[in-house]
Amino acid sequence: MDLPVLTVTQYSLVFNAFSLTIAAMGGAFAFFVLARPQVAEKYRPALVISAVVVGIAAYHYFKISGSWSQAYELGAGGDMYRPTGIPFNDAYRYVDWVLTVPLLLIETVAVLTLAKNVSGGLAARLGTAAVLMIALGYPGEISTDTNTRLLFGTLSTIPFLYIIYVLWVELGKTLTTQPARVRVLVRNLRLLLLASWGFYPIAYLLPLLGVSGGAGFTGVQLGYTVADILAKPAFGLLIYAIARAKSVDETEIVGAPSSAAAIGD
Ligand SMILES: *C/C=C(C)/C=C/C=C(C)/C=C/C1=C(C)CCCC1(C)C
Repeated sequence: MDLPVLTVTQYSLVFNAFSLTIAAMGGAFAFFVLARPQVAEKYRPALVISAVVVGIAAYHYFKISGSWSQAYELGAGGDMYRPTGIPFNDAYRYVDWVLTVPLLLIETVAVLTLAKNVSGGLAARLGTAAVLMIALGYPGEISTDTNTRLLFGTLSTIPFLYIIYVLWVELGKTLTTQPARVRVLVRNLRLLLLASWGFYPIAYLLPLLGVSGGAGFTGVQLGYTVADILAKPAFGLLIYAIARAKSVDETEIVGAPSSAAAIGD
């Protein structure tokens, strides 16, 4: 892909966004690891997965950030960043998604603790759709031809809509069975999922909407970066809040019969 020339502001915005993201992912990693004792044992796998997701993302942002510095150098006039000729490696992002998106889906299903047979089938279907979505998006991402970008973007949107639809419906179904304080959190999780995942195709579309050159390229990078912070650390925090609320709730329920038995003695 031919990189566009960037203004100093565009270059720095992206560079600083990458740096912020490394910090956010690293901080979230520490939190998810340390917060495990705060939730019941059966929800701990969800927190472990959250930690793995942000850990993988921290590593990839570190690599992306390095690739960004190598791909550009300040021009002789000092007012523009010009491509060095070393390609910017966008594949890091897609490799990251192939790993983290299925994990995020498993994390969501895990915290809902749906019946085993339901959750197994569901996770497999969602995981397959996620890999398809990312694999179909990539050829469009690296192409400079707008028709190719549009074609693969459209194909990728089919599994995307399937995932969003299934999660929306499944999360909706669990709403009726959850305690009141968990219901509010699950509702927020659904909205955050829609808002953060919806960000990716919008960022992808920018070059097709006439936002071209340096502005379009900067927009895509910033869009994916903001979306990643919402979809990984912020999403993980909400998963933690749900796990915590459910743990507290279930301890209260479990507590009741044992105290009754104690009275019976
Ligand atoms: C942590 C990373 C996450 C949650 C990444 C999610 C990525 C998407 C939802 C990407 C979707 C795309 C489309 C729906 C069409 C255009 C191509 C993609 C791959 C950007």
